[in-house]
Amino acid sequence: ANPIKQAARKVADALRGDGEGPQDGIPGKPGAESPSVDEPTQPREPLPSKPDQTGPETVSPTGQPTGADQARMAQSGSYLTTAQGTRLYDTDHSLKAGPRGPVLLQDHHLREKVMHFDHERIPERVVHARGAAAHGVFQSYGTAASVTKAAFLAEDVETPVFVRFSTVLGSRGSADTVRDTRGFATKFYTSEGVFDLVGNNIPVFFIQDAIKFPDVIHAGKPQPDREIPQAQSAHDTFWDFVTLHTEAAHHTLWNMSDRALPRSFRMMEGFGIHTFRLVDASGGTTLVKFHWKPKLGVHSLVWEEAQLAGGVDPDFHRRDLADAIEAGAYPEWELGIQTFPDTPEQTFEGIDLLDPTNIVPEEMAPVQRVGRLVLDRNPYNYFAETEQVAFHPGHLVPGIDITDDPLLAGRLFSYLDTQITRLGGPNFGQIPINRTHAPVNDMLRDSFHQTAVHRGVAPYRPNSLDGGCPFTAGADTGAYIEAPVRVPESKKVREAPESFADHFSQPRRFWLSMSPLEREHIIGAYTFELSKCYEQAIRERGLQVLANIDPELCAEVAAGLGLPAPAATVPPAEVQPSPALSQIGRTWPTEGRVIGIVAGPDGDLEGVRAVREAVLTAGMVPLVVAPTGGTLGDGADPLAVQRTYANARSVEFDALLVAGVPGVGADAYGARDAKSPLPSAQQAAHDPRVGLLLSEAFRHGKAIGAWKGAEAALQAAGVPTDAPGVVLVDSGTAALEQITRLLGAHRVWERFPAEV
Ligand code: HDD
Repeated sequence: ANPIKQAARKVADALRGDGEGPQDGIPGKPGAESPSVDEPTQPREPLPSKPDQTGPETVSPTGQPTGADQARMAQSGSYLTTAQGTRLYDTDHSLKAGPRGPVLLQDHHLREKVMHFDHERIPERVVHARGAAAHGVFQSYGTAASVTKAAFLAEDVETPVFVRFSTVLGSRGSADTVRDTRGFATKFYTSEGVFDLVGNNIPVFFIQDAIKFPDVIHAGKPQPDREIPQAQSAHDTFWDFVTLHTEAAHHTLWNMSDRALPRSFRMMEGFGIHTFRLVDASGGTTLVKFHWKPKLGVHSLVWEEAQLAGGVDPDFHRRDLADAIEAGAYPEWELGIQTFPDTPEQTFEGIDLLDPTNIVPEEMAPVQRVGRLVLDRNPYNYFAETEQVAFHPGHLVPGIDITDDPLLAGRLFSYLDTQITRLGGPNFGQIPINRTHAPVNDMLRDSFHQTAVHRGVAPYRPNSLDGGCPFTAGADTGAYIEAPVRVPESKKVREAPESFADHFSQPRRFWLSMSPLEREHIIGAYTFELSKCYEQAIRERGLQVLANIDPELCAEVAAGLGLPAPAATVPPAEVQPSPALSQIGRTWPTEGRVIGIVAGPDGDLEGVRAVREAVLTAGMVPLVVAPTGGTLGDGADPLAVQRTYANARSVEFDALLVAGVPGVGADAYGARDAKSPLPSAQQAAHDPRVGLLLSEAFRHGKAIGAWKGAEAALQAAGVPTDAPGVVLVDSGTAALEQITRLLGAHRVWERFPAEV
């Protein structure tokens, strides 16, 4: 008898519950709990709606159990079976002619197992391949009800959502913190069908016409010969394109700003970019731009942090999102709309609303809040949900319509098309994460991966065999009816309108709206990126574009590149700055911020315990950093350690608290030398890993609070105790109080050279 098999059998017997076999719990299978649908989906609803999903049992980064419990186990029955449900007695050995003999071709289990494995990967998204997602709820305020009949925007309606954040250029395994635009795609499972708002964290786009999308992406992706650089725009082909194609100047400027380095997905704005058209109950139309406003404010990493995180934690953003949700710090946004009269010109105060390289400053058209989004559940399974979710700007609901933005028109084609390759056929809407919560009664049939078992013989109209069913709906019965807008009379042309020709006044407005420090960052980014280009002509053309945006920006970057600054070829536009575009100068809530508490066995353990509790009470995440893993202190109530000196880097923390003498135990790093005349406490202060943590936090403008005897550690790290944002007080809780106040501004901006 095989002892492993015997043991496995015992476990299987112990696990054996009411149901058996892998079919248990699969929606739609006999015996499974039936998923909830709002209404019965007669007559021929082939698909149950997306089942309710709750997060797996998890432990937060603080070591707190988070309460969720199901779906942790991979198996749903007692016995392992084949894909056909036949029980297996062994899955560890191929079928052979004797233990040392050849493997037999008749081993159908081997064949099935390896065949399935061979096809586990699907093509990654052609753009936005790297992403992370979460489930949540959207609750509408009803404030948009006067301009749209969309049911999910009526007063107090709750709509389940799934949101996927992404970078654009990198492959699925690339780093999170690269300089890039971030995708912000939201699937609303509304009662009237799915509405997808497929936006970005930057409100403008590189191109005005979708026909240029392959060009901009070919230029931005790694160069085709060596496939480098990964996930970066700092290379010749990107800059070649964006300097020749000057309508990209605005988006490129945003990419060189701090917006392209978000601190967290939770701290990004989102934009629908295009102008959409809302339709009210009586057919009246309003043009709108959609905005997501994060509750925690808009915050960024500094460039060095982004670079460091790319190495020390390439999963920085997806970890942050999942951890925050696990810890109960649910990310939140408000959905806002800017509204404009739907005039035949489709312009607002001279700004062409059909040009996706334009914004309308919030000072000219305020963002009106229409609902609140809360992300409160992590996906169960990355592949099934985050990878297989399929967004499409053409997934619209009654009350939301499109405009003639030529970029949007091409997108309406592209997103359906790409799923055919990516998800293997046109039935991707049947994948659980993509299923609508509204009743489905279509006449689409067959094709790859068809999971519905359609009955009847008449999936066509008109028919008499089904009594003429299904019938079409009308405006009063919830039909999607395109707004009957007038199409301009013209001849066919391949041309852009004259109003699309101004490529520099909008970027100039953005530049003028930045604080001095944000301008410094932008100058640094252009200088870095252009310096990575090999072709001199591309650098020079880059400077020419900058000269046309702003002479000072151009001069600074030219100085950094060691090149002469060219003169502008277009006169600088007269534009008013838009203060709403700057990220600096406001105070934000600190919920969900990560506080590192640097401690050691010789430090003030009771103080650490108290401050940890205080951080939790304030809705932030405390991570205790100690010389080794395990616990600090002995006795009945030791303190759990979440990070060690060896694996903690400052980029993970929004602020640091240093608990007196930070720690000992770093022999390998020379911090503790038995022959040293220094007492161990002083040696500990010189642990180079603590020094690195503190000096990086200081350099990146993070608040540092310290108490009782931490001076030596600060001094060793080169952190002046009288510098702005460095707090040295008697107790941890007093230090926390002060750093929380500093955190409201995100960073201690006074520490940076440029005047804020
Ligand atoms: Fe796109 C994916 C956002 C223009 C073609 N796009 C994709 C995603 C986001 C955006 C967030 C990822 C969705 C997800 O998480 O699955 N794209 C935008 C925005 C645009 C834009 C905000 C301009 C305003 N896109 C755009 C154009 C085209 C595409 C002009 C093609 C002509 N986009 C695609 C695509 C993708 C995609 C190839 C790749 C994977 C997918 O669609 O499902 O179809």
